[in-house]
Amino acid sequence: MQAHDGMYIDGAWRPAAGPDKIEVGNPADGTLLATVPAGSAEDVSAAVAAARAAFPGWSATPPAERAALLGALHAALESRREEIAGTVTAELGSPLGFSRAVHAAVPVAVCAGYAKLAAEHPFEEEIGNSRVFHEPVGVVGAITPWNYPLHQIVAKVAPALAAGCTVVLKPAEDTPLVAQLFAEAVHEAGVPAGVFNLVTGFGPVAGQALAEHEGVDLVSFTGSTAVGRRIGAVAGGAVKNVALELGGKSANVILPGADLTKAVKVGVANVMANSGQTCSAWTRMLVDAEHHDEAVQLAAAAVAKYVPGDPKDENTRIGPVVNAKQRDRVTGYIKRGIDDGATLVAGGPDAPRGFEHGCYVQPTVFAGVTPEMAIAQEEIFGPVLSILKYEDTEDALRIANGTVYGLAGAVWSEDEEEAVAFARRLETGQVDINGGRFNPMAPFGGYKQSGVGRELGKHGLGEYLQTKSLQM
Ligand code: TXE
Repeated sequence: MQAHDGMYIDGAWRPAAGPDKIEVGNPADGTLLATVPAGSAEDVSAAVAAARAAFPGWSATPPAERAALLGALHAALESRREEIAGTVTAELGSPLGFSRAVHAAVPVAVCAGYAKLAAEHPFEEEIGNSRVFHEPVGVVGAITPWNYPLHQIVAKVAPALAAGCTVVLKPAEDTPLVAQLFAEAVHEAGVPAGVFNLVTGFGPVAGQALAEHEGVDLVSFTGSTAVGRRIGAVAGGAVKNVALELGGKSANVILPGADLTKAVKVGVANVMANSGQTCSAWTRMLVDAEHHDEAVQLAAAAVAKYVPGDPKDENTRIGPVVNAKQRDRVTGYIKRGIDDGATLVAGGPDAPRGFEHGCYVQPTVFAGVTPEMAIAQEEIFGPVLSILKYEDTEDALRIANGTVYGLAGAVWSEDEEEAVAFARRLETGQVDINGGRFNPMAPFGGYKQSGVGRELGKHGLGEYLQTKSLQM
């Protein structure tokens, strides 16, 4: 795979300041895909300087012109869809079909949405005798993870550019290649030099330097709650704006009378997608005592269809997890579930037969999980589903709300209004009713320790704006 041996700073690929490298591996077979530079604080400073210098011009560019450039970016991404899908499959291990349908298609849709929103958004309004202006926050430091590598980049960069901010992106060290593809698309779109800058590198070096840099006005981070907490503290100390999209432990609540077959099938698919590496995954399935055993059988049948395979094969439904560290973390949780007394219905801690060489984990289902178990409380970030039994709907609500997280969830009921009423009592930022349908412009973000702020749509745009009022 052809990788750039440089950072995209001030409109061009430039050599890194230091000699450090990231070796990008293929999690399906452990082979080396490419080597890219690992940025230092010096590279971050150069990128921030470029973004600062570009800010006055870009923030003064009329919204319609910014919208047109986002439209050109959308077209540049659209024309790279196949390359994007292949790259994400190689560096993340996501099955090619999923890479096409989600990793490539969703960011293209989000970018199109922001091109439209940038043109339509009321950046100025009147409130009584005041003229109120929604102005760009300034230079954005965007730090993104590997699990939906392009989506998480576009979900930050597109609204930032729409708002009139300039950006320095530090993508995850596991998936820098798709970030380089994104920079190529930005360049082709004709976005002015310095408006978008890319520094590849490791979190504790380049990520930390970006979060701490005094030239950054807003840090927008997606990743683990542990790192998010540190970034929040750094930003708070410097009185910078901060947006955090963190972990989750979402509940899939199947109310009595719901279509159990569908709810379980969709619930299993939701957890197995992307090898379970989805912050909003419904990793806890809550079923009433009467339907519990049937749900367990249905889940076992559904998960049997997720046979691990080569991600490049179009028929593969589940590939490896991102790297060996993540594999060991997930299998550690599977062992913990067994030790804590949960019933293993499918899968287990050993590598799937024939896939011992890659970072594969068996699709795993636990039943008999109780709310206090680690596998019911902590984010595993792998293909592991926990089924929990509840006594009545108040008990279901208590269990669903009984973690530190609050990112997403699902409610199933034959009565949509009952499901909506239940969803309103969930302490979580997003809920899918009877399966829902993905909306790339709906606000996405966490209650409780799942984060601060919202991404996507006009609420996502709002994160990159600050408000000024003139009294007339
Ligand atoms: O995340 P990190 P990791 C969760 C998930 C997963 C766990 C660990 O549970 O198992 O986190 O994954 C950058 N200063 N999620 O270790 O470290 C890093 O380079 C500044 C949930 O990969 O949080 C990368 O760009 N930046 C999640 C980004 O932070 C730092 C997505 C995320 O990496 C940094 C990913 C530092 N000190 C993992 N340390 C979600 N919410 O979707 C690291 N980074």
